[in-house]
Amino acid sequence: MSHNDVDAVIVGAGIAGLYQLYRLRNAGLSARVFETADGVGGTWYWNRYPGARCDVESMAYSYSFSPELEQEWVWTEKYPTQPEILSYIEHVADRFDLRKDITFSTRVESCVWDDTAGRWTVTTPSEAVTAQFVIMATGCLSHSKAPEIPGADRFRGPIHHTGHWPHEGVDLTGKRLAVIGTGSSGIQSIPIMADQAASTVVFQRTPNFSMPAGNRPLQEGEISDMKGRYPEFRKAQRESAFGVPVEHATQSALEVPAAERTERYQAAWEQGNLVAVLGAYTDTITDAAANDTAAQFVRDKIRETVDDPATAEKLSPRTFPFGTKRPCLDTGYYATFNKPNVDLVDLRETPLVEITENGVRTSEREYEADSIVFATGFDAMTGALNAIDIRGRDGVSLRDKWADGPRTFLGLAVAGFPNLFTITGPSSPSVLSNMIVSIEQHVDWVTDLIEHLRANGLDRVEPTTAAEDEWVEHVRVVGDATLFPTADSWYMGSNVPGKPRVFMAYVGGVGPYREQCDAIAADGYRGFVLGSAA
Ligand code: NA7
Repeated sequence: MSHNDVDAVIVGAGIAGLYQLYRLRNAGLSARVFETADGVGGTWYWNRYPGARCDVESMAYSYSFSPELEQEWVWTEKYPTQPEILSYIEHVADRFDLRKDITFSTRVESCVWDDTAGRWTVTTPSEAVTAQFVIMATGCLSHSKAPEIPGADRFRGPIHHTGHWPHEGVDLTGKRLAVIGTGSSGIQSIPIMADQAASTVVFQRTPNFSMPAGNRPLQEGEISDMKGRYPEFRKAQRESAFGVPVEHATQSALEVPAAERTERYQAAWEQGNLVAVLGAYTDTITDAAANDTAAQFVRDKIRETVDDPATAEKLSPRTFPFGTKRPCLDTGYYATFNKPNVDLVDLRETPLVEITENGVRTSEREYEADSIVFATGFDAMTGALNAIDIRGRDGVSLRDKWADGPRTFLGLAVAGFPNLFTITGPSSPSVLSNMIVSIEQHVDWVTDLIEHLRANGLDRVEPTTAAEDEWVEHVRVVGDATLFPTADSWYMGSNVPGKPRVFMAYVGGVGPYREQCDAIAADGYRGFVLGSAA
């Protein structure tokens, strides 16, 4: 097989793409990876903003496929920083000799299926490659989004998006800084940037729930303890709801006395463990009153931390239930607003109007700035896929098929798009989980399916429309039983004007989802049509 005709093309060299390459290579397939960046890492390549850190603990946010890798790598902190995660991913790429099949600095423009040949043609600006399979490992939060306000091109200073942070860093010393956006990226970076800048104005459209990460160096004892029980811990991760094992809740938040509840939240708060707060009670994510006990706990903390009551109130989330937008872990976020040179502008009171030559203008006034940071997030889940012109059988485009919201079977495959797989695709539990746990499960499942085809002399596979419809409906029903659809979040697509409002995650739990995927495979890939051109 030539360089331009391979068994599989993988799009993206982040955590998913690298593991997919490793698995396909071991299964005896030829594969090429295309990656826009000039290095591996995906999310962790691009998001180099100050304070960027994962909100899943280091020893849990790592690959499990290689026990040797697990034992060799030494994490240094409870929550890993972006540079440490990137070094880890680079180490994995080198250790398993993955780079030789990756073409860097190359964006995939289109993928077109030829039904007669049973192959995809994948086109980049420099070449066209044919492949039997295409595997999208394009990430859920990789297509960044700028705020929808005019004037960015007029501003005479630099504007940086947290999701495209310059590799050389940004020196804010002595600068007047304006930050737009208070999601995870804003909340992690604002305390550090505000320490450096002469003054900082934070433009907040929606306050978010955040709690202290309680980050600290890992002790040698806890590292060796985890390394001694990794197999059992990994099993617990795979069977858990969010890919993070926590004690199973047995009670409603409303059936325990208030003091006991506060004690429980306090313990989770001190652990700096989001899943422990979310999972403390059975109904936190399904019952508004139960949820509000957690929300109120966080709002009380904000009031205790922030000196100025009016600022504390502005920082207090009231428009959506706790956990229905991804809550954040921070280091000193709320206390940052006690500094005399840090100001908060509530965009619900005074909306953004434009970016001017000199700064940011709201309906009330202009704020002069030397530097602007957009911490405005991503066109999540579908953005990176829709950025590629993907055409399946009969030339149907994925963008058109998904015009009213994404439709997939298991979040892994799409009817009408044979031999195409979407790792952590829409309607899988991925974004509601420890991403690496989901990635490994998806990659393993897809690789097993490809091996199954080959072992049976088959060459194509595609979900039926009926199976896809059923899955879409199941995802909706499970989602509707929770509070998630009540929030305007990126899970719902509501952060992107014009995007259909659909809950794009499966909230049935990582463990139960895995069981469903495994049962489908055991049942001869029920819901898929497996075939051969011959
Ligand atoms: P998020 O969580 O989507 O946060 C983006 C923030 O930017 C959020 O506060 C938005 O307000 C705000 N935003 C977006 N567009 C605008 C405009 N036009 N005007 C004003 N403010 C705006 O992205 P992050 O990068 O912080 O985090 C993404 C995920 O990465 C996170 O959930 C973790 O899973 C890791 P809004 O809330 O939409 O009103």
